[in-house]
Amino acid sequence: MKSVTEISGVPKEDLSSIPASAHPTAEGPAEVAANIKYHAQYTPHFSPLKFEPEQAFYATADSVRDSLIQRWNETYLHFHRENPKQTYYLSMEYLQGRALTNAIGNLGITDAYAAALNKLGHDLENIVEQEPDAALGNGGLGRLASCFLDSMATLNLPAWGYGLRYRYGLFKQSITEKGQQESAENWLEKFSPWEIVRHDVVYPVRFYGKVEVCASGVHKWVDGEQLQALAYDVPIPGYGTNNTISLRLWEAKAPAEDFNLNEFNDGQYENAAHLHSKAQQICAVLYPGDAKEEGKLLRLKQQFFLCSASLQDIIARFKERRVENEPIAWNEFPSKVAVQMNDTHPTLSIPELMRILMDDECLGWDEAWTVTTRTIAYTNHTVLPEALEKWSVALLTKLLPRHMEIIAEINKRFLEMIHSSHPDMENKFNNMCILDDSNPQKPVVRMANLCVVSSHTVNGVAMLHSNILKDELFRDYVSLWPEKFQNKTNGITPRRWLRFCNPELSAIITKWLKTDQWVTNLDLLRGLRQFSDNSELQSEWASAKMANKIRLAQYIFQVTGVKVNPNSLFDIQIKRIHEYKRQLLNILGAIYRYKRLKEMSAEERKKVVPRTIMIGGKAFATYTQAKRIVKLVNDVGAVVNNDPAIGDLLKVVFIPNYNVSVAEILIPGSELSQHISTAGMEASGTSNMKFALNGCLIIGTLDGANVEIREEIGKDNFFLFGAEAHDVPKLRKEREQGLFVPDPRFEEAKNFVKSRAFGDYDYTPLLDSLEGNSGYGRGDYFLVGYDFPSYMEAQSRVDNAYKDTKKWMKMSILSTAGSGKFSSDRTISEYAKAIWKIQECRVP
Ligand code: 26V
Repeated sequence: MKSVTEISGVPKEDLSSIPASAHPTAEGPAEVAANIKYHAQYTPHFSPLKFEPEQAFYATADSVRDSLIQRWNETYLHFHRENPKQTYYLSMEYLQGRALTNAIGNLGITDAYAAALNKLGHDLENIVEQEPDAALGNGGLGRLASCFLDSMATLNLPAWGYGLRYRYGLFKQSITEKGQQESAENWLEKFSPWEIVRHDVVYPVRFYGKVEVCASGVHKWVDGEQLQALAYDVPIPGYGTNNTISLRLWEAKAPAEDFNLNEFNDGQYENAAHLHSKAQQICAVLYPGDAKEEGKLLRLKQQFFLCSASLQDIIARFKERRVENEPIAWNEFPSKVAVQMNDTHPTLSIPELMRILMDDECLGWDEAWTVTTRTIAYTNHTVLPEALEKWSVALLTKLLPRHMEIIAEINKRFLEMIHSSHPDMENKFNNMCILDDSNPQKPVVRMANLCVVSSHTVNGVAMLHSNILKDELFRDYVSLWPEKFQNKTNGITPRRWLRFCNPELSAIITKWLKTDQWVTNLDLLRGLRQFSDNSELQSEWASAKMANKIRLAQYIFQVTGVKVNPNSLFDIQIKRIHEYKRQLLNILGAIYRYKRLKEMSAEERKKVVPRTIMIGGKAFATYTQAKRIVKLVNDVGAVVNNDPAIGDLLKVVFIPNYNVSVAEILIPGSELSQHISTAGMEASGTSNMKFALNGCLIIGTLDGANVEIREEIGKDNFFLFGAEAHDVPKLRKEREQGLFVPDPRFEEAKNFVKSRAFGDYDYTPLLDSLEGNSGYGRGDYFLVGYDFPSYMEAQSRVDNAYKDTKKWMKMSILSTAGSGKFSSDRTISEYAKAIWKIQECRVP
């Protein structure tokens, strides 16, 4: 048999001297190379004859995994021995992206791996790109969860993440003549080298069935169907520490006994494996379509599956860590366990914990309620009414009869409490109750209300958003429990979002600050302020930006075939496509710019700042209006980018299949980024923080975290426009009264689309949403027309500022210098202190 040393394309002489031997804790290049070669030969994923980039990636990842596993085991043991209070972060989404760069970077072994791969005839940069993104999320909420895990590990906190192991993530986006097309995102096509299947960690999860009341009065949930939750652990290394925590992802399985061999042999294949196919549905995709009842049922099953498996696991660990033979002290549970619900998706943790405590552990209601409410906390991530989950009582009763009983009891006791202690608030009860039976045909459970009533702490994700929660959405609860509500402004991990994605800029920062401590203490970036006028720093800063712009231009050419000029202003908006985020405002602005350019004389055009506008993001598959926006951006690009009269003065590019690794290329190469939501509607935003950290200037509204970013980096360094959150209701009312007079430039941009300047596609329904005074999908609910003139004026300020390179560089440096607050290390420290009450538990 040929050995790995004889493979094609790699010089044999170099390889034959490297032994294929296991070195699971290798740190030097020679041992690392031997360990990679060992995995290429003895971890049989591929033919050992092949060692092309793809195989080299998997062998490299297997080698890194060795280092991770050792630290991960030590961390578990250390937590087990120390038995500190531990946080469990429950989330339906994680957007981990690629893991290789992050893992070797956090472990401090990047140079060794780069050198080792060189010895093996490969290039680290190229190997890294072989890895598919782990895309188990939809947007900011999922990426936040992943940034939080990085910070928890880095801060040595005893904390874990729990989620679901979706076979396919959200979807893969491609762009055709028809617009966005979705297909299955096959991230597990080969396999994931980062997960450890835990055949020893399996829990039963029940659905359907009925409730029996025993003679003792204890309720028991019986019958129905039982699936199994199997754990897959993904080790999460901290930066510059041995602590390596777990992201535990559950997969649904059917018990082997449910495979009916007789039916199978009789040719009834589908019947024989009935439960197997049901189990597969649970972890098939994130957010399955829920237009039909089947889809709603499946989403509810997913949520319960996460909650039930995670709580069983948490309780098992609590029991395991108590002193041997001592009775279980349930009142101590909240001093050992903190559960954080990432939005309302894991709300069923509340009735599930109550059920386990009462029905399995025989606690009384009051005792169980005290334990539950002292354990669980809730983060709200949106105020959009359509995203505030409501589940029908009928569906809950069918799928989770015992949980529905418990929810009804929580509601009843809450009502009684108001009645007896706060009779003045009875008129508020319609707003506050958990069960909403205003439509008696279809009563629903409001999950956010259940969360607020049952959690010890409720937090928003930026100051403005937390204030909106307190003043509007949860106002009535605030008068009951003022101390329950907190703000925790979001953050991002500086490791992935600066240190690793932008090595050029990182090196400059380290050089000028004379330390690399900023990677774990981001406030140190403030030290750059004193050099913001320094022309040497400015020129280094400009070269780093240019290098990143060139790399981005190459990427754009590769994925879209459009050639963009790296000397043009790179202007980016990347996020989920949603009407409130107003990609439509951006593209109408681009359309207006294009029309003006066409009307200019050659002389006038010489004064124009060339601009490349990039827009990327996924539209949810059933969100038709968002898909029309994607189509419009692409149609505008097709015309503008091929107009010889315009040349480099304007390019409009839609970046397909936006994900974490695409963001890692786009953000370092950005100069202007757009965060232009209707004020009051974006809870926080986190890409705004990533851009500012990388020296990109922001054009934005006073919304979400923009408000705090602008305060930190200075008002002069932020291109502000638009209505403020407190103006929005009044502006909508004025519109309803027919008082709104649109700006002629706005009319011109819309009419240009109507004239079919961008093809024959019928944009009437999209443009109609901007017309009329009110009504569903009409009346410009998101105030695109109102904000258009001030948006265009802010864009002129951008162009003027860009003409003055020194001024722009200074603003760029000050953006980075002012980003210290937005480290997720700061956010997580605040959660640890004020909500979870947990302390560092560092592995020696
Ligand atoms: C959206 C969707 C759309 C697809 C169908 C299913 C579904 C379910 C929930 C949601 C809303 C999720 C809430 C969310 O992602 N919020 C974002 O959270 C970020 C982190 O806190 C924050 O920065 C963003 O402003 C906020 O929109």
